[in-house]
Amino acid sequence: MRRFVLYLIIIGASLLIVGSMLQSPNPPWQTINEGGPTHAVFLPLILYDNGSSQTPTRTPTPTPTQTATSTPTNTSTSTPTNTPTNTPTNTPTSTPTNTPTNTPTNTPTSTPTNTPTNTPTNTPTSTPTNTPTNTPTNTPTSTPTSCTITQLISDGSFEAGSPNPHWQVASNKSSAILDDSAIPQPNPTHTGTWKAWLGGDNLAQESLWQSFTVGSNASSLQVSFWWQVNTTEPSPLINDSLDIQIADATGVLLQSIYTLYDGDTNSTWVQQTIPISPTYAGQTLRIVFVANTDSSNPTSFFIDDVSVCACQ
Ligand SMILES: [Ca+2]
Ligand SMILES: [Ca+2]
Repeated sequence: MRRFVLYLIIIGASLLIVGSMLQSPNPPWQTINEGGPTHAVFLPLILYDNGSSQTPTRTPTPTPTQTATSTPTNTSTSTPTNTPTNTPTNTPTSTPTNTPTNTPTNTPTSTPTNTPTNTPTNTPTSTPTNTPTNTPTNTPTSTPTSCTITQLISDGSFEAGSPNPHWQVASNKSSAILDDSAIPQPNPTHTGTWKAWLGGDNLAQESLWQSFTVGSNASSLQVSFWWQVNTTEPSPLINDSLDIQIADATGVLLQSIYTLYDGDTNSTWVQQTIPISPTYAGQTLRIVFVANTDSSNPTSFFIDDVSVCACQ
């Protein structure tokens, strides 16, 4: 619009100048006229150039001032304020709350509950049932073998003959008791050539004994001997007898440990083993063989290889 007005002004001024030049001489414009009509025409153009040189000074002033001020102010203020506020608030709140709550609750609860329940229930039930049953049965049997078996009797086979320094004898029939004869047949002894022969007569009262001392640490005591019985009794039973006894050091009976009768007639040697209880640990005792026969039908009692052993 301003340029259009300026064009009108220039055109109007040019018409006035041309008109004055055509109508009357004008001394003030002579200088211009000296140059001819060409100069008169260029004057408005010069004025126009001066006016146009003023136009760029106004135009850049309002334009950059408004554009730069409003644009950066709104953009920078609203954008950073909304974006960071919403995004971090929602994302971290929902995600960590659901994930850790479900995962650790199910996994550790089912795994440890099943594993320890089955394993200890089966293992201790079968193991203690078999182990204690076998162990106590074998242990007490092997323990006594760890001790030293000590023979407490001297010349248990009577091979020292008669009289014998280890054995004492007594007979109301004045019998020697220790014998090396060929009786009984077919085996007159169990070992060697000597044995003890008690009875063999009616109303016989005979005995054979030896003293021994049991160790103070003895845990068991056992008497053993070999025997054979011959009788003339028609109905062998308990008419004649041989009693095996434990007596104290003076001959007082402590206990009878075994008895042979005429009914035990046997033509071969038989071993008899008798455990003694109590063990009489630390005591001096006698092993005694006492024969008694009735008034008829004699019975003979043969003894060999006597032993009294202590575990000590
Ligand atoms: Ca003998
Ligand atoms: Ca008899």
